[in-house]
Amino acid sequence: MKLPKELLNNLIEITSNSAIACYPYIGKNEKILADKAATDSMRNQLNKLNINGKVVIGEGELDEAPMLFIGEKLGNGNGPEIDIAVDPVEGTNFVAKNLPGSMSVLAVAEKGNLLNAPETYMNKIVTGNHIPKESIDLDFTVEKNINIYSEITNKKKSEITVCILDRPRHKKIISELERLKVNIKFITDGDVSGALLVSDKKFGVDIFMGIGGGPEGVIVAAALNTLNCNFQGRFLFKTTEDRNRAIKMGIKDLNKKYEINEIVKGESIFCATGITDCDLMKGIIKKNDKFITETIVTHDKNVLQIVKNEVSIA
Ligand code: VTB
Repeated sequence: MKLPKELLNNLIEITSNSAIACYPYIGKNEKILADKAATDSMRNQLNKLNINGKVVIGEGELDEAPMLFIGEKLGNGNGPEIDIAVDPVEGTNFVAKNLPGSMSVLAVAEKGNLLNAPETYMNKIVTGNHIPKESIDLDFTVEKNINIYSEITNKKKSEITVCILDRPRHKKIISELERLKVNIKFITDGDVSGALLVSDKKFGVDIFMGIGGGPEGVIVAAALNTLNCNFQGRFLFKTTEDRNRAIKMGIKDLNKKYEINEIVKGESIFCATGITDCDLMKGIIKKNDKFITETIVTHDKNVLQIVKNEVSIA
């Protein structure tokens, strides 16, 4: 089975509209309301599609947001079975505080082709498609990975940039990077976007590393797989409850290092519409009676496309 042809345009429209649904909440310091508006919009629109969809990656538990929950059935039931990963607002803080970096994100694949991942953290390492597979590794030390990267690319360490979430849990990695004189691009939230920055030299990021959300890891893997980039991830569990939930979801080896092709298989579609301005695309612009949105899309072409949409204000 191939994904239905019309799905690509449908999904671009859906993330455009869910981003727009958040627009009234930009800078209103109401992250739950912003998330709810986008989530409701996404759910309503997905339910109109001719698909038999199931949410395999939902959002909510980590930040207690109004979730599109894992296992939720979506679509009108008249169509192919599709796995859906949603992140209606990636970077709710950015929307709440009117800061750059928020986007509305969706990824889909045929049933069984997207990892059913628990709501927990994931340690990740991501590089672009100019790096041969199996050279950089999640289990190597920071220094070893930087040395390998430097050798492959002929870049001095001081010319390498690593993107990482600015969190106390990354203290050790950060001091290692500092010692090695590597440049660091800190992000305060939004590691879907951070990971995508390795996909093109123009974004100026060589490696993305560190611990972020597991669901965000799976969702971005869909885009990175289409772009032939390298991604490895390992879930991290804090509590017994977390571990039990993962086991219930079918994860047998809780310590497994996932390769990208174990997270996403076959054809997938990834769409992310900017809410506020992002590194990768512009945020929503309101112009006269229209909203103008920019959506980054990956599908079958190995390129990160930017699609502009104009939506009349109802
Ligand atoms: C990341 C990032 C999100 O949470 O997943 C991160 O992509 C997880 O880490 O945008 P923290 O719990 O330490 O925030 C966000 O920053 C917010 O959901």
